[in-house]
Amino acid sequence: MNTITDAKHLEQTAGVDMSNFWMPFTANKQFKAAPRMFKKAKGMYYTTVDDRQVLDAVAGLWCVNAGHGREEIVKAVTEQMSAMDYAPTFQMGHPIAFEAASRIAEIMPAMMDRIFFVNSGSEAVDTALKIALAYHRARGEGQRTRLIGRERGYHGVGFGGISVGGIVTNRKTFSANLIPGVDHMPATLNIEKAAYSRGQPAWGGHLADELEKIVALHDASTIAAVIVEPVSGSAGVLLPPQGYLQRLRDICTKHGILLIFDEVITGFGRLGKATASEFFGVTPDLIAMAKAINNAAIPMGAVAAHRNIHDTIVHGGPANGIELFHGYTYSAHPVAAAACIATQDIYEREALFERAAEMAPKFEQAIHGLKGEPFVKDIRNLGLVGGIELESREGAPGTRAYDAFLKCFHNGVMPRFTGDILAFSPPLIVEDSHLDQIFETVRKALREVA
Ligand code: PXG
Ligand code: PLP
Repeated sequence: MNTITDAKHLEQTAGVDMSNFWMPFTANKQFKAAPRMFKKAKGMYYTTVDDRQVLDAVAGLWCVNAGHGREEIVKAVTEQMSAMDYAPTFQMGHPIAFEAASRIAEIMPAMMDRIFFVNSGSEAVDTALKIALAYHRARGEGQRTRLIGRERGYHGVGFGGISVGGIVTNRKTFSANLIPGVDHMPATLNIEKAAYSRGQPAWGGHLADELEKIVALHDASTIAAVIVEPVSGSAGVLLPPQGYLQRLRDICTKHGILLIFDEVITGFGRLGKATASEFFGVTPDLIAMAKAINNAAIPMGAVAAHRNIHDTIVHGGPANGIELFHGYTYSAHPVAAAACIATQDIYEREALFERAAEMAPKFEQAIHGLKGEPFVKDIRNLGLVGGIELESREGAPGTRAYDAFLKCFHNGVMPRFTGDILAFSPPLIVEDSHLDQIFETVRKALREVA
């Protein structure tokens, strides 16, 4: 039982016992002593259990791109749940799974139209890595097993994802058990050289050449794939310098290495196009996605594979045997698939990706308006993603952004914070007035934090 029982706390907890739910990626003790609880969500706003409106400046967790409480999704999910709650996709099928795959395929880069469904970004990453290994094996190059990630990369929490990822706290507890044969490129952020860049920094394209050095060290014949987030979100909005992604593509192509884009955050309009691949004009071999695939209504993710990869594995496999020994109980869950189709309908009908592109310059203007506020040391943005990096307190990194986050939350705006970086990725339905509310609330918070 929770020992804190004063009236304010009971109000914040809505009277529930908080001891059983071990919360993910949360400071459990701190949170449970002073909880922040939502009970409803509509459009751009959450409602807290004590009936305050909180503007969602981060689309839930970078995932509710069409805004909250979309009736079309509710209807699709409800109807599907009544018609058929669940059906396996192992050696069985249901039409809605194929339809969802076709809808995703339609908006992927050309030829990247073979879709493998999963239930989260972490699963999408592990699936993409496994497809890369299976592809090389099917081609008779099974010795290509090495995977290359990047420092500060976030690829979810599976053993594959934390191994190729470069988030130290994600890795240190599990260090001895990370998958072997992984190397990392350097991160692309350099505040000294590129502070307050608007959009892609001009400095840093040459960092892609670090991949050549890694290839030279290990020999291309041992390397299966390179995985990067085209724009990294959760590590604090790190942008690809101009030319960087194309150089990675060229180096991978030259050496027969697969390039995986982890688009779990950048997918579905975040940058103003369906994918970051389309936005940057750089086509990888595999794309991992999740989150906004169905507006986060029901857990779902996917991997889009280039047709050549699919065909190599599937057509190269046994005549009547399973070609890829992989899948999840809930792959293409009918209810998640229904939510996916309804979500794609909304994106299309409301032209939300184009809307994100239209709002991006205003977002850029608004976020860069905070330059010069207390403790701000960098501001970064692209599409509808932005980060404000703060000077850390001596000996207490992360606490200043946490305090700023709390002030924002109590003043009716929810950003995300990671280390001393405040991150923003509003639903794509965001209006000018929301941008004003978000960044004026942040301004006030920064003036109040010490
Ligand atoms: N890849 C990327 C690029 C992500 O951003 C994942 C994989 C994992 O997805 P799942 O669905 O397994 O969580 C993510 C998830 C944050 C935050 O702190 C970011 C994510 C998840 C939770 C918190 O901003 N991104
Ligand atoms: N563990 C056990 C004992 C299982 O039987 C299964 C699936 O059948 C799993 C784990 C994997 O679960 P999922 O397919 O939901 O990822």
